[in-house]
Amino acid sequence: MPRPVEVVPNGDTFTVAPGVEIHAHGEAMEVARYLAGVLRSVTGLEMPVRAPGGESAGGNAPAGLIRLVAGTADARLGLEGYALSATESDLTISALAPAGLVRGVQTLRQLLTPGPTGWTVPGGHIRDYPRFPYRGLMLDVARHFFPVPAVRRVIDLAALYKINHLHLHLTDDQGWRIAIDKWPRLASYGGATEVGCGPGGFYTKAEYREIVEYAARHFITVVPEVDIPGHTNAALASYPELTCDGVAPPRYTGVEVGFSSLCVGKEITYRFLDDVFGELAELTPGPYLHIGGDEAKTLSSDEYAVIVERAQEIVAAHGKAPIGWHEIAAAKLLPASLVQYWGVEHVAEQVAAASASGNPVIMSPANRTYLDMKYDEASPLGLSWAGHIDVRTAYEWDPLAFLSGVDPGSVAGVEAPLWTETVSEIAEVEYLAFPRLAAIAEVAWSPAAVQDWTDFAGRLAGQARLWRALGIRFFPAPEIRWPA
Ligand code: TNX
Repeated sequence: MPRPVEVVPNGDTFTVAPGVEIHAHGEAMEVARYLAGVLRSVTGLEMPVRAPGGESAGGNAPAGLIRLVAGTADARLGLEGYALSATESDLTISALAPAGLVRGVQTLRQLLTPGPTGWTVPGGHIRDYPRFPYRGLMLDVARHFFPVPAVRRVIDLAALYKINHLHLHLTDDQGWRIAIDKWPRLASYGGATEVGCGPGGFYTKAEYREIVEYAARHFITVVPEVDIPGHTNAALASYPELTCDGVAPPRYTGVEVGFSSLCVGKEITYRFLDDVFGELAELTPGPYLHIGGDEAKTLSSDEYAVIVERAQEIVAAHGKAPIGWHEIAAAKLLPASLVQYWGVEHVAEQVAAASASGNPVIMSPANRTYLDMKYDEASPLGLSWAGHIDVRTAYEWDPLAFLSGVDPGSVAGVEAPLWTETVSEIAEVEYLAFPRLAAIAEVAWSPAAVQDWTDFAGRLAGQARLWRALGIRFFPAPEIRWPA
């Protein structure tokens, strides 16, 4: 899960038991240590990691070999693809690059089954690579703040399903979550609230770097979002000079949208954007900075276009490609800008026009991918403005066909946003994300030709053992026959 491109069983069984060793060298060495950690957590076994040719334990031949090989795979696998082959005595994952090996390790982890003599893996050959290069999960840490350990947990869970981007919605009306040295009150004052009466919080730069590094170890790119020009009440409350009338509004802990905006006509607004996106660029090894751009309901369309165009220039001047929610397609786009579609309609002319001009599109249709929508009437958490999203609804759609008039070649991929108006605990995040994140991940990774609801539902049920072992508090969706 997600279903691989090609699976050919050979009838053998590889057994992970004491005496098995992990062999790797060069770039694969770090992934080998990562694999050893995964195997330790699943099986309790401590497997030695060695370079090939090195001395085995006690000089005996190992009971079985797990080999990780980087750089020698078939070029068609691309940078994230991998091949996995397993016989009685040897299990090899090969890939062009370490990212592919890490994706292959997730597959291996899912294949491990407890048995009387150890953990077994069915023998055979898998060739696998992603359908789309961008496969994202978004966490809204602004409506409710989630500290670093919670974000690490989210990264662990996203990595299981080969997600490769973590979009952090860092700012909104209810809170500003990232320290900005030149504007310290954003975090210290604007970060001290959240929806309801909780304490809020923010990431120091050191904490934020820790998140970026932890994600990078899973070959996940962090995409930071500072949502402008709307959704900015926390910033306006912190710095009255950012408002048109110079009066700071009170901080906000409700859940309405669309009432706040930066002041388009003041030059200080653009110094602010340059400082904020400059510091964010410095914290960001990845290629993207997300500028938000949604629901700026107090601006005229001219004002909106002015600030969105300048924000894109500022991001580009700091060496990054802007991403914006699809409203930005109403403004002039830079060639490098990506448009993230969050509507529910199958027609969006400005998005189609952006795609025709070569701007990449990320698909997040709210009635398919929004993990904060309720599963059904009875869901204790979540919203329902885009409808209820059961597992099948999250699974059965095609990112290339959803929006008419969008050039399939411009679809960079898929992202599942999880907004947190109704969610303040990691257990609640898990409940909304599982099992639907697995469905979206398969939509984004697997070839359309191997996607099939009945087959998916059976494999999804098979994930429950892993989720229980990991303590994931998933929603036992009634359309799936979960094992007892
Ligand atoms: C719409 S999606 C929003 C968010 C809300 C979300 C709740 C988007 C770009 N804007 O501000 O949190 O709906 O589902």
